[in-house]
Amino acid sequence: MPETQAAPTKVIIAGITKRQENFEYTMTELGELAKAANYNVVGEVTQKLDYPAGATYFGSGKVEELRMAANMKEAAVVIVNDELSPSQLRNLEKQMQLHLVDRTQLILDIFGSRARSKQAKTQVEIARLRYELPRLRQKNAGFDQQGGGSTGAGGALANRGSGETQLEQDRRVLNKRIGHLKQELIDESRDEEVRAAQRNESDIPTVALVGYTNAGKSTTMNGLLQLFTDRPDDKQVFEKDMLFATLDTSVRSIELPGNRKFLLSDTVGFVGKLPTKLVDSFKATLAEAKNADLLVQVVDYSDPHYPEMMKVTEDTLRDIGIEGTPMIVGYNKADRRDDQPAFPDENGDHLIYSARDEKSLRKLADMIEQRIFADAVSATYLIPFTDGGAVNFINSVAKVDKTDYTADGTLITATMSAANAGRVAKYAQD
Ligand SMILES: Nc1nc2c(ncn2[C@@H]2O[C@H](COP(=O)(O)OP(=O)(O)OP(=O)(O)O)[C@@H](O)[C@H]2O)c(=O)[nH]1
Ligand SMILES: [Mg+2]
Repeated sequence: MPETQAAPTKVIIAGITKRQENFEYTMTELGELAKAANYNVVGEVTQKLDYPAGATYFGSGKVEELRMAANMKEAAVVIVNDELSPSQLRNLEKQMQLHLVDRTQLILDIFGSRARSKQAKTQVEIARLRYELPRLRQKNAGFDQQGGGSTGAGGALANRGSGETQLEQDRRVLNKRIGHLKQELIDESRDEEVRAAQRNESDIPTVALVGYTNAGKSTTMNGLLQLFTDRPDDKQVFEKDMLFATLDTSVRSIELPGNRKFLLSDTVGFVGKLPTKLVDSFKATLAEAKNADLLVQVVDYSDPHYPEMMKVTEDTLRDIGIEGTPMIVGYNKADRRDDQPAFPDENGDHLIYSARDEKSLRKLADMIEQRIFADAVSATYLIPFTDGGAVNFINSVAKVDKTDYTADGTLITATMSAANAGRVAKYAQD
């Protein structure tokens, strides 16, 4: 979506409910998503139905009501709160003489407009093509152009008279393109995996920020960078009050006092009814979260719907196959809550905080430190003067509490990861 545009297209948002509790919220969110795709929401139509009507999704009376509402409000597009089947989409468009966009398409559009890196673009395109594949019909004009009009037609004619229809041909082209993009992604993600593995080998613990879109993950990352790195301004990630500001994973190194280094990654946010095809193709981006030693779930505590958002986050994590990773739950934006809770406020694995508050960020860093360095070993080492390398090693990886120079060598009391402690274990004093 271009930032500046003529008047945004007017749309009606529509949905059906089986009386589920969070229906109203999913409709509000649909409106937000529509705004994020630069639509102007001018009306809302809902229907209570136990099951969507097979052919038209809405009941027939509703379809007419929708058509009239759209006419009256001069809306050219109807956005539906679910993914529609190809035939529902077609039937509805025909009956209403309006353009229809379902929730999946809407989210794909937003992702498409936000994707910057090659990887993100490829991932969105795969998801989009997979969405379009079963919906291919008369929409094949685009493929003729892509395949280069005349050659495409020639190809069809030369098709051994097998009687392959234009539609079959289009599907084949699309499938081929999907296969090609997937291979591209695999090649890239292999590099990504190698990099992630290298990071793990260097024995630096990894922490991933996860959570609903717009919860404040990137702001939390930037806040920690500001406090715990050199030249933090060069390392800032993009944060903004909009849905899906982040589509690429960024990994940064955070250095807590005492050589306590860890890698922090900022990832794509989640949303309700995130299309499975999209989740599927974003697996590479989410690899960082999957490999993390610790997750920090960032929650927008100022949003009354935060419990639903947490549920969506947890469901999505499970979908990606992330289960059992230790987690800190950070209830962010406490500064924006009407009941003005005290913060930072730590309670077990929970922290009420604000990403804009230094004390909060220090508290969060403390909590992270306690968890990822839980296996740290404290000991005193006597290192002979002949092994200066060991002294340097300890100084570079450990939190050094005390150093004394004795006649027998350097006496150092230090805390470091069990793995690092193992390397200098021969000098440990009992
Ligand atoms: N008042 C207040 N605003 C915050 C706080 N944390 C984040 N924000 C604002 O919330 C908005 C979203 O923040 P981001 O950090 O971009 O959110 P995100 O979780 O990275 O979102 P996506 O990348 O879209 O998934 C921005 O406008 C931030 O300035 C906070 O503690 N207090
Ligand atoms: Mg972000």
